[in-house]
Amino acid sequence: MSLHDLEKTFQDKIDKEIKIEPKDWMPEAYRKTNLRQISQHAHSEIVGMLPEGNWITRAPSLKRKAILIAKVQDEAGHGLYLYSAAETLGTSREQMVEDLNSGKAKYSSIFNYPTLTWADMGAVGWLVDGAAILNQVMLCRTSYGPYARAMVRICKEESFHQRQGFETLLVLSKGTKEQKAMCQDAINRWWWPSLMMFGPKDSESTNSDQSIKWKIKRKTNDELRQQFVDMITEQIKLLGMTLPDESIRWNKQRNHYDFGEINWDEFWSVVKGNGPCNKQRLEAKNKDHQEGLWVRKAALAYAEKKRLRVTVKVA
Ligand code: FAQ
Repeated sequence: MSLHDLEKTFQDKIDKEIKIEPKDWMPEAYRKTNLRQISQHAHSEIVGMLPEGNWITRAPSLKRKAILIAKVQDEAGHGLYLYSAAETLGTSREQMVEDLNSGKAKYSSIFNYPTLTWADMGAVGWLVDGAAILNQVMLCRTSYGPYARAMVRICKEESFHQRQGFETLLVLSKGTKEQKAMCQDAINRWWWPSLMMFGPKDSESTNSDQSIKWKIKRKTNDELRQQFVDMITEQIKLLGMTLPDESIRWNKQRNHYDFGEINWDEFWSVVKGNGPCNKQRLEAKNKDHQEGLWVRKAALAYAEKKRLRVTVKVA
């Protein structure tokens, strides 16, 4: 088949909503875009364990500790499904981990903010998982098969995460004066960084147009961000708290909430490695990687032993 025919067959499949699978022919740029996005997504899940892991030893009760441990373990699982999906595009997990640890690979800006109080566990669950899930529900219909299938499983767990975050804040919002203040303070600090998770505005998004044509993304960054603002502005009423944006108000013409301008200088500064915790996150990842060397060596030695046993039996 000529290149033109291959491209046509590929685009026909996308148009007919047939998933692209690892062994199918695909344009090099489609492969690279998926690899970039899926590996960044995997890194986000893995680095995302750090700010929450910070509170496991200080959770206020055994029940809260068990829930938090389960949630952090879920994030690890999400990272692993996603690394496996990315590997189908012709890279190795080792290479992706090396790119993360060297600072070459990106991960979500949100995980470069510190978790200062217990209320942050609620705010991360409600706002960060809430933002993540809106994006990920869309990705359940993404055109690359392994990514879409990983997302279906991940979304089931994320919706539980969001509800547990909201419930954590609900308890604080009905508590003492100090607990209420802690709840409001966490919402104030996590609101704007959560809006940044959706990426630059559409006019600045370098990848969106092509990704939408290929149905990798089904909605633009601004569409998803608006959906998030509309959802949270309603949910926060149940908490009796406020969002740190005085310009939020219902717009009858648009049928959406208007909201204020994001600090894009702050967003790009965090993406470029200069956020409050970028350095700390990379140091933690590198330390864990070194300390886990013996585990990787032991697993490889065990796999080799098993392989030799099978070879001897076959002989
Ligand atoms: N942070 O052209 P676009 C979670 C980069 S998972 C850092 O619009 P695209 C679960 C972007 O990579 C959260 N960089 O890019 C959890 C690109 O740079 P490049 C992660 C960002 O890909 C919860 C450049 O800016 N979710 O939270 C960010 O079309 C709690 C231009 O941007 C995903 O990864 C950012 N926020 O759209 C875990 C979902 N935004 O690569 C633990 C999958 C943009 O060209 C605890 N990803 N950039 O050098 C996506 O849907 C997309 O990649 C977007 C960005 C929407 C994030």
